[in-house]
Amino acid sequence: MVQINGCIELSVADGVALILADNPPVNALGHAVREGLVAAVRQAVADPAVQAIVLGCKGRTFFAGADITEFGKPLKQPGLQEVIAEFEASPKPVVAAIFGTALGGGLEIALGCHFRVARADARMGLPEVKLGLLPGAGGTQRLPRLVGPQKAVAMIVAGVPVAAKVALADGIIDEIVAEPIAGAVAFAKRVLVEAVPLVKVRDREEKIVSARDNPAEFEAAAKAALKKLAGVEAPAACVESVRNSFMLPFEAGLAAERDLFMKLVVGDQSRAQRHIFFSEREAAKVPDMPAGVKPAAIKKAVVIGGGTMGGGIAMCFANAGVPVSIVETTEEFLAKGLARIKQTYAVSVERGALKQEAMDKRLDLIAGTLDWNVIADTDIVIEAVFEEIGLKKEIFGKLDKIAKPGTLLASNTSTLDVDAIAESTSRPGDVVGMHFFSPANVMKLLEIVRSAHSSMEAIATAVAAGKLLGKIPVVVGNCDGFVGNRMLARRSTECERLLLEGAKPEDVDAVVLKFGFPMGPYAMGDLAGLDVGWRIRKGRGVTAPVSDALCEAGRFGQKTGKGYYIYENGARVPMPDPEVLALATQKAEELGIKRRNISEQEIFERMFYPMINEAARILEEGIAVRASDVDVVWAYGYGWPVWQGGPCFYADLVGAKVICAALDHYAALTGDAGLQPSALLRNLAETGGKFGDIGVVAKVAA
Ligand code: T1G
Ligand code: NAD
Repeated sequence: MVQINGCIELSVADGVALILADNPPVNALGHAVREGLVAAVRQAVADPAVQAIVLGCKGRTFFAGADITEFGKPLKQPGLQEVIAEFEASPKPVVAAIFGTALGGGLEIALGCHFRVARADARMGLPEVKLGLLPGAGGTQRLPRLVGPQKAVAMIVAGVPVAAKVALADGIIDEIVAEPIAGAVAFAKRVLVEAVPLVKVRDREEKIVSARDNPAEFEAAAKAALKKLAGVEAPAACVESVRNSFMLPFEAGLAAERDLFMKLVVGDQSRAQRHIFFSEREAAKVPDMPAGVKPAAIKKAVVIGGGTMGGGIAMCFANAGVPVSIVETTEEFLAKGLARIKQTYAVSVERGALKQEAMDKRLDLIAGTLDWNVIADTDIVIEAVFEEIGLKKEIFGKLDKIAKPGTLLASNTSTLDVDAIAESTSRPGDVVGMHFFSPANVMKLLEIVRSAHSSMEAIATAVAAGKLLGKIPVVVGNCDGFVGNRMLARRSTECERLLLEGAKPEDVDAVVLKFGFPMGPYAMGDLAGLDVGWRIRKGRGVTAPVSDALCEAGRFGQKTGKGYYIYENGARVPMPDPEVLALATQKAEELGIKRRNISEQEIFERMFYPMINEAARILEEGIAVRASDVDVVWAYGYGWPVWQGGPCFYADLVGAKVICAALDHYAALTGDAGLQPSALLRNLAETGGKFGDIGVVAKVAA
């Protein structure tokens, strides 16, 4: 065995050269790996003792792509295209030995090999679009030659990896093997013995000829793939490049792909998506967590309350293979909650997103009961009852008496004081907030609220539980509305004001949709139910004249067919309602507010800048320890478009100076001191600083 460099080794046995990469944690194709691979393949090709070559990796996965940390920096040669060209040009058969996740450049280098074998549990794909990029090392030219342009464009624009079984059926791989390296060596030897001709993927034309003659099918597939992605650069570039795979000769297609890649990689959208990629991984790290703190194991769970959230949370546990019991007050509520869960799974089966046997298996893991003794031996309890502090304290008092020592006690409260809830027990250190987002079985975000008492073990267990449930955990401090809802409250205040001052719900929603949100604030309010906010406002003694009047008229949104919009015949399409305008006009008159035409720019600034300002306050108070945590909360909990990077990332693009000037203007206009720039934002404006440079502000405030 020859150690080519720090991460590449070459060994030859029985005529087969084995090139092995070892670059933990995911064998990213960084510069040293690329350099080592070129040296190794050249050596193997030149070695007369070598008749075939196997390309493989050590560790937990085959190459998981280019090294994302290198993007935006000057490219060090050899580039990945050059590395792949070396393997592809080999006169000796090269077999890629795939396992784990062969993603991006990892699959591209495998497509540069003559043959590919994979372990049955391997997954492979080109997810570059999720980083605001397109495959930049030949993926958009070689994959269409294997699976056809239609399938390739769908796969590349979706960016979702496929399982080995599908890859075999699609012709991406040649064989599924039990053990990647041994399987690849055996495959290579068979190629030699059977003198299988070496066909480079780049030379395979059969799958692209028909698209060249009749591009209609491709164009239809491209159109379907780009649905709902207007304004997003990377998906459109992916389509253009795959189209080139059958419109241009291979080398020209490759060059065009490179140009598209170089344009995207320096653009704001890709920088934003790469920011979110690393930020979501950073968010789970608690800066002051002592080394060695171990999370407790979660083998059994209980959810108190089987309503909208409780049902979704129970599904998360079942989806992760953890037995879970739902505790309700009456058989009727229990039956309703379990029926809703069953219905939700049935819809997924109908859509083909879930197999019937998987549904049955998950339902078998979910039990319902009125008996609180089920709590006695559970590892975690998540409370999801009505948003009333008295009721929550009563519940935690009961949990305290039943649960075994060390059970994690969590509340799904969306706004209430987690310290107060914790203090209703004799073990406040075991209490945290675990704030899921609706629908809980779908939304990825999990705000883990650390109270003044939460122990490091409790926080570590909550983070681990979040990952177990496939969520993106973000640890935040305890305050009114935590990070997400606290910022959202600023937007809701402006929404109410804009209605009074003359804006229409559909105008405001259009501005937010144009920015890239899947839904505008008024349509979102109608979906969540206007009565939720109304109950919270009444509980606090605050008013929202137009929204309160809508609720008093029973207009709770989609669930009552009317809210800020009308929903005819149970449809989910929001229709403007002149009655809302009339009501807003009447309320404005009563309050002496002069109505005016409000520009798109003003609507935009009032929808976004007050939230950014609140994010600055949240960082000042240490409720969030990183600006990037705020971005992750909004990207995964509130639909902030990932290609816009999140509130703090976006604020850095706009500039704190611009935002402060606008906020000063609106604070004067509305008389709301809460709109005046926070000290941190003012400081960034004066110093030319950026949220992105703040780093970890402090330990999470308790
Ligand atoms: N480059 C650099 N670092 C990476 C990385 C990458 N490609 N992938 C993961 N990491 C780091 C990650 O930040 C984390 O670091 C650690 O590895 C473990 O990751 C030319 C342009 C492979 C499925 O998009 O999807 O190829 O936080 O926590 O949950 O066309 O990582 O520990 O310090 O996510 O087991 C295309 C990205 C690149 C795949 C493993 N490839 N990675 O998930 O672990 S673009 C991707 C993932 C490209 C070419 C183009 C996942 C994973 P830290 P992790 P995991
Ligand atoms: P919901 O009204 O749909 O469900 C609450 C359930 O709790 C009901 O089924 C009720 O019967 C049950 N319940 C009440 N008292 C109980 C008791 N003593 N023992 C057992 N069960 C009891 O409410 P929801 O929307 O699911 O909200 C639940 C919690 O989650 C609230 O704290 C809410 O603020 C929070 N939350 C809601 C959302 C959302 O979008 N709905 C999002 C995040 C967090």
